[in-house]
Amino acid sequence: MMLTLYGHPFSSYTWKALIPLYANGTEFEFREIMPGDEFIAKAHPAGKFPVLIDGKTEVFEATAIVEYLAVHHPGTAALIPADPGEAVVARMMDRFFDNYVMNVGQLVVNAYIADAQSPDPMQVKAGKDGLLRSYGWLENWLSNNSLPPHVSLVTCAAAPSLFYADWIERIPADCLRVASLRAEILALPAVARCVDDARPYRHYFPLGAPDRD
Ligand SMILES: N[C@@H](CCC(=O)N[C@@H](CS)C(=O)NCC(=O)O)C(=O)O
Repeated sequence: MMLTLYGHPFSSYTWKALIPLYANGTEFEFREIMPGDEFIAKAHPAGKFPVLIDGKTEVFEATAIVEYLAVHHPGTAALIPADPGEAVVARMMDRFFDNYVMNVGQLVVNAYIADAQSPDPMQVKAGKDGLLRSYGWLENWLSNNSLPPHVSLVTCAAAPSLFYADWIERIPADCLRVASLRAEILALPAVARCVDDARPYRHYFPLGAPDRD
């Protein structure tokens, strides 16, 4: 039975599910959907995507999809480190990228979706300040710690979050490790494929997509 992934090529969390599929050459069918899609409204508790279907199994939440693929459709990319201690670090950093990069940047995006001409300045400030704080924290963490080898759960979370976060609030010049991590991850074939497939949709970016990447 072929796997089916419901998502959208421009959606950050969809990238998070596509990266492990591409990295391991796992066969799947992609169903491109838009917010409000009838199937997703039923399959995901909040009507969000991505959702992975494997026979009778429905998996929602991008992290759970990566974990599911690691268990049921393993490949050469060890998505979850085999060492239990390293797996804990991978899961912790997955939470960092979702909660303190992706979701913080989303505050700014949401403010522009609500009113592109006059976005709520409090939300914009909260999102941009949050990103700067996260960049600083990550710069320091990377000076004392290493990430698991690519492609891991961390790569899947870091790729879309750092890609879009830098469009929202540029990684500052004093966060060299963060900027190199972003460049290193964007160069991975599985990630580069997501970036390329999303190009036709860049006009969707509510702040206006910069002319780079
Ligand atoms: N925590 C969810 C977040 C999913 C999410 O926010 N998806 C966005 C697309 S990137 C979405 O569905 N947006 C449409 C909506 O919220 O209706 C996950 O990890 O899968």
